[in-house]
Amino acid sequence: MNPAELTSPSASTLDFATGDMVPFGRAVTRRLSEMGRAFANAEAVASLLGQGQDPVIYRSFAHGAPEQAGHLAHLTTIVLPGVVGDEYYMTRGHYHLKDSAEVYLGMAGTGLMVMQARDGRFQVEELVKNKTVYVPPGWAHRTVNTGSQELIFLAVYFSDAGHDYRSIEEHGFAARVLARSNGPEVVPVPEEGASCTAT
Ligand code: M6P
Ligand code: ZN
Repeated sequence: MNPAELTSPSASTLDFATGDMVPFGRAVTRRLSEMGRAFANAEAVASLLGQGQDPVIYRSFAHGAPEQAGHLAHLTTIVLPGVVGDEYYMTRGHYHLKDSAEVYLGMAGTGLMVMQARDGRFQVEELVKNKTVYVPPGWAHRTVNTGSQELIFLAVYFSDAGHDYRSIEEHGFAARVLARSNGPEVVPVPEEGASCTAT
């Protein structure tokens, strides 16, 4: 039986100002200690954790569609404002295990999406309220909050896409977004993303 045929339609209400989804199927709170090696400044990470600080980096509310072919996962994500060292709070970033696209809709706040292909090419797009960003199949994606308010967005992707965090842990991203006194600066890191391969 095709599970898509068995699931009843459903609806949720989104609060664009808070990112709340009502009802939601699954809520996640991602703290600094769960971010792997996402932040480049390991000393800053260790220092914060060593002081007993484990700040929330982002939260999300997922609709909870089955993780099966044919379904569309969709969730709101709220990236808090802040920095670790000179790097803005952001998502871990991932490729999809099964190459497939994703669509983002900015709901509130100011941010950048860093996207990269496995050959090291990267592209950065602004993510703000009412703006959509299309992530084509094969492109890793990370969302960075460059503002002083929460960055809130909706993401829609194939439920069976899967998250490949390992490639990012091993090779990093080809660009980082750093907080400078005059605003965000996108800094290419050629030696990181350039040699990424599929896992
Ligand atoms: C978006 C989607 C999710 C992802 C979340 C946080 O909402 O892309 O699939 O889990 O951002 O990103 P990450 O898991 O890379 O930290
Ligand atoms: Zn994704």
